Amino acid sequence: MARTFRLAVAALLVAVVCAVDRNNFKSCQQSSFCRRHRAVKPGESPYVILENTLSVTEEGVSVDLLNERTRVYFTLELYPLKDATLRLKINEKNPIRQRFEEPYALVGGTLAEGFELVDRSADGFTLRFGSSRVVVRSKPFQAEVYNGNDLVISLNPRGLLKFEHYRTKPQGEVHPEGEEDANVVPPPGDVEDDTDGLWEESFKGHSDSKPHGPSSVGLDVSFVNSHHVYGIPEHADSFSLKETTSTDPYRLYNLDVFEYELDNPMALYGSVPMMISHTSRQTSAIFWHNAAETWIDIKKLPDSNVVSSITGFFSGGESDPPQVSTHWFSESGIIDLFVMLGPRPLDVFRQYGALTGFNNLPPLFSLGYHQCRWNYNDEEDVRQVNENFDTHDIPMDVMWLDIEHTDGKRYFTWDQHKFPHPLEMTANLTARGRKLVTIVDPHIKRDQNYFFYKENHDRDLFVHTKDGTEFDGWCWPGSSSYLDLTNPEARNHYSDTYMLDRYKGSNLDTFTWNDMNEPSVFNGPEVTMQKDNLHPGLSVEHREIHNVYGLLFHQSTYEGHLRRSENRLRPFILTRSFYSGSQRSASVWTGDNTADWGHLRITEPMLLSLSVTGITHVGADVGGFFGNPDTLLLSRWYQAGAFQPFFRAHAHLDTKRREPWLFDSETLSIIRNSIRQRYQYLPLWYTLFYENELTGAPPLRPLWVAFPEDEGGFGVDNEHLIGSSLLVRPVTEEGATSASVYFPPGVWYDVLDLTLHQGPATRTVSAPREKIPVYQRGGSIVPKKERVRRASSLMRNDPYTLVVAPDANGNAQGSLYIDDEHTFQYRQGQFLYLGMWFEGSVLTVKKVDPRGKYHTGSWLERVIVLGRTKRPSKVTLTSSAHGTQTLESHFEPASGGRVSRLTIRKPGVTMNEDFTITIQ
Ligand code: NBV
Repeated sequence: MARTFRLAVAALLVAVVCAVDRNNFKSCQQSSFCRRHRAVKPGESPYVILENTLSVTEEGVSVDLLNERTRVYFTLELYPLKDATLRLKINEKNPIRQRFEEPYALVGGTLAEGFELVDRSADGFTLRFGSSRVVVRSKPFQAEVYNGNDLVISLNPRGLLKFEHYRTKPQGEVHPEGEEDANVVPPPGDVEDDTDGLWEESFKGHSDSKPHGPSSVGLDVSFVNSHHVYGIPEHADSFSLKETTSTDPYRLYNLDVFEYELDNPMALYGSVPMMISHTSRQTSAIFWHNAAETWIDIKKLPDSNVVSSITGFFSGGESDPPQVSTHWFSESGIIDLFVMLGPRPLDVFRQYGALTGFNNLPPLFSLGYHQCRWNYNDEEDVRQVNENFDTHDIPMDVMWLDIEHTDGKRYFTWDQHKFPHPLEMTANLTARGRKLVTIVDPHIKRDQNYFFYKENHDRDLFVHTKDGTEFDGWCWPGSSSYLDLTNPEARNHYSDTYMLDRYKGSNLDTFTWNDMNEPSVFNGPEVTMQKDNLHPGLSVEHREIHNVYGLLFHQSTYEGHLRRSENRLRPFILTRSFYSGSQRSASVWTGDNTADWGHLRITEPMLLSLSVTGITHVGADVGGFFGNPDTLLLSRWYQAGAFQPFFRAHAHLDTKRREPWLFDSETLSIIRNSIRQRYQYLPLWYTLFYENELTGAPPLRPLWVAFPEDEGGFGVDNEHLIGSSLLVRPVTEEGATSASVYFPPGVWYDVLDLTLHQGPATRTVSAPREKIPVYQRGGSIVPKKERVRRASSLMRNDPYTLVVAPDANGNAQGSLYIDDEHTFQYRQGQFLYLGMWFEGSVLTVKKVDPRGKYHTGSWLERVIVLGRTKRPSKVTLTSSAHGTQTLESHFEPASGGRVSRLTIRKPGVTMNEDFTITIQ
C-alpha cells in the first residue's frame, strides 16, 4: 500500500517536471455542451415571447418564452434594480426536476427600482426604470438595454439563446430526430446532430455519468459601440480580451493547472463571470451568475451593415454600430444575468459591489511584505529568516508556512520534530511586530486517527461519490476526503476548528492560506473532482457548484477567524480558488507561475482583470514559483510586486533558497529599496483599501478608470494606476534599461528624479536596473510614512509626509484614512477619514466623515510641494490647537529637467486636528 502510494507520488512528480500538459484539460471540442453551443447558428432563434402571458408584480415582470422548435416553455423574468442595474432570469416553466440556482455569490441585488411598463403590444414591451429602459422584442426574443437614449447592451441579438430543458433518459439509442415527446429525447434542432456526450461523457478514462442528461444554458450578449471588453478572470492573457474566433472560448472552470501557459484562454484556479465594456462614453458590465463550467466566446463586429446578414444583428437597420459580441454558455443551472449600466467605471464597480459585496478593509500588516517558500524547514529556519530581515534592514510583516509544517499533511496539526513549539515560534515573530500564516487545504487525510477526518467522517460531512459513498480522492496526504461545503454543518464545524482550543499551536496572530481549493484532486478528471459526485448538503451534483467550492472554503475560514476573536479582529485569508464574491473574505494570488520574464509580464493584465471584477487584494508569487530567477529577474519582480496590492515572495520546494541577502549587494539593495518604498506608500494603499470597502473602487486600476475618455489608455496593460494618483510601469523586459511609458492626459512627476512628463504621450524613459518608473499625477496629494521600520505595526504612530503634486492649474487633492489597523472598531467610529486640498497655495486638511472619532498618535512631519516657481517668503500653519504659527521650509529650485521641491518641515500638527498650511 505504502509502496503503491510512493510510486504514485513519484509518477506525479515525473508528470510535473515539464510545462503544462494541455492533454490533461478539455478543449471545447472535448466538451459536448461547448460544441453544442458553438454550433448554434446565428439569426435562427426559435425562442418567442408569449406576450399575453405577461404578468407584473411589484418587483418586475414575468412572461412565457416558447422554444418554437421543441415546444418547451420557459419563464423569462425581468427585475429592474436600484442603481441602473437589471436582472434577467430564464428558467424552465415546468421542469421535470428543479434546476439549481447558485445561492452563495450574491449578497444584494434585491433592491427593486420602481418601473413602468409601456409600449405593450404583440411585438413586445418596454420597461422604464430610472433613466434606463429595456425594450423586449417578441419574435424572436431579444432585449435591448438603454441608458438614456443610448443602446448599451443587447441580449440575444444574434439569436444564440439555447436552453437545454431536463428530459428523461431515453431507453436504447438516442436519435436526435423523430420522437414526439420533448421530455424524452432531444427534439430536432435542440442539439443539432451532435448527440455525443448527451447522457455520458468521457475524458482521459474518466467517465461522467450525467444522470440528468443535457442541461446547459447559453445566450449571446452584445456590448454596443464597444471595442474593448475586460474581466472574466482567471486567464493568463491580455487585459483587453481577445476575439476567440480562431481559438477556444475563454473557459471558466476552476482548475489546478500545472505550469500554466501564457496568452491563452485556458481555465485557471478561479472564476469571476463578470465582464466590463468600456468606451469613451459608456462603461457597462454583465454578471453571468452561474457556478457551473462556463465558456465565453468573443467576436468583435466592425461598424458595417454587411454584418447584419451574417449575424442577424439589427436586421433592417441602415448600418450597424461596432460592437463586441459575447456568447456565454454554462453546463447547467439557469440563466441569471445582471446588466449594469454604469455609465462610468466607478459606477460599475459600485453596482457590481452592491450585488456580490465589497472587499473588507484588510488588516494593515497584510499590505506589507510577505515572506513565503515551500517550505521553511523548521523553527530554527524561521528564526533565522526572521532575524536576517532585521540584520539586513529589510521590512517584513508576515512569515508563511507551507504544507511541510504539518504532521503528514494533516491540516491543523504540526510536525512534532520540526515545529515542536509553534507558539514560541510565533511569539518570536510577534515580538518583532510580525505575523504567521499557515496553510490549510480542503483535502482531508483519510486516517481514523486524525481528529479532523474522524469527526467529519463520523458526522458524514464529506462529499459523496455518485453512488453515495464517501469520496476518496488523491492529494498531498494520499487518500483524502473533501468537505461537503454545501452542508452548513460541515462549514460550521470547519470554521470552529480555528478556535484556539481546537487548532492547537495557533493564536490570534496565526492567519490562513487556503490552497488547492478548486478543488485539486490529483487522480480526478482534469485534476479535479468528478462532476457527478454528490454534495448531500444541498443534494446537488458537484457539476452545479464546482466554481464556488473554493469560495465556500475560504469563506468558512474567514468565519472561523471571526469566531476565534469574537468578531473583534480582521481576518486575513489567502485563497487560490475564487468566485464572484470572494472579495468579501479573501485575498487572491495567481497560483503557480514560473520564474521567467513572460510570467512577470503577465502579472499586470492578470491583476488588472481581477481588480476590475471586484477581487482587489491580489498579487502574484514574487520571483516566480517554479524555477530559479536570475538576479535581474528577481529584482525587477520585487519592484513590480512592491507596487501591486498583495506583495509576497514565494518559491517551489525544489528551487534554490532566495531570501534577499543570498544575492550580491546590488541585488540586495534593489530588493531592500523596493520593499522600503512599499512601506513608505502604505498610508496610500491603506486609504485606497478603505475606499474600496466603501465604494468598490479597486486600489489597482487600469488607466481608463481615471481617464475614461482617453482612448489611448484602453489597450494598455503593462501599466497601472494606484488609486488615481500613482502611475506604475513595471519593467518586465529582460535586460531593459529604458521603458516605453504611456502617460495619460495631464502632468506626471517622476517620484524619484522629479522630472515632469506631459500626457497624453508615449515616451521612452530611462529605467536602469535599480529604477521602476513610477509617477505621481499632477492634481494629487499622496500620504506617505517615510520612516520605515521592520514591520508595519511598528510604524503605527509614526508621522506622515504629504506629497503635493499640483496640476496645470496649481491644484491638487487627496485623502487619508487612519485607524487602529487591525480591529473592526473602525465600524464603530474608531477611524479618521481626512480630505486634503491644495488650492491657491493653501493646503487644507480636514475630516470628511464627521462620524470618525479615532485618536491617532501620528502627526505631520513634512509637506512636500512639487513644481512651484519661486521660493516662498513665508509658510504658516493654522489649526485649532496651534493657532497660527510660522513653519520652516526648504526650497530646491528646478534644475536640469527636475521640477522644484519645497519641503515644509515639521508642521507638527497631529492628524486629529483640521488644519491649513499657507504658502506665501
Ligand atoms: O503547498 C504546496 C504548493 C504551494 O506552495 C503553492 O503556492 C500552491 O499554489 N501547492 C500549490 C501545491 C503543489 C504545487 C506543485
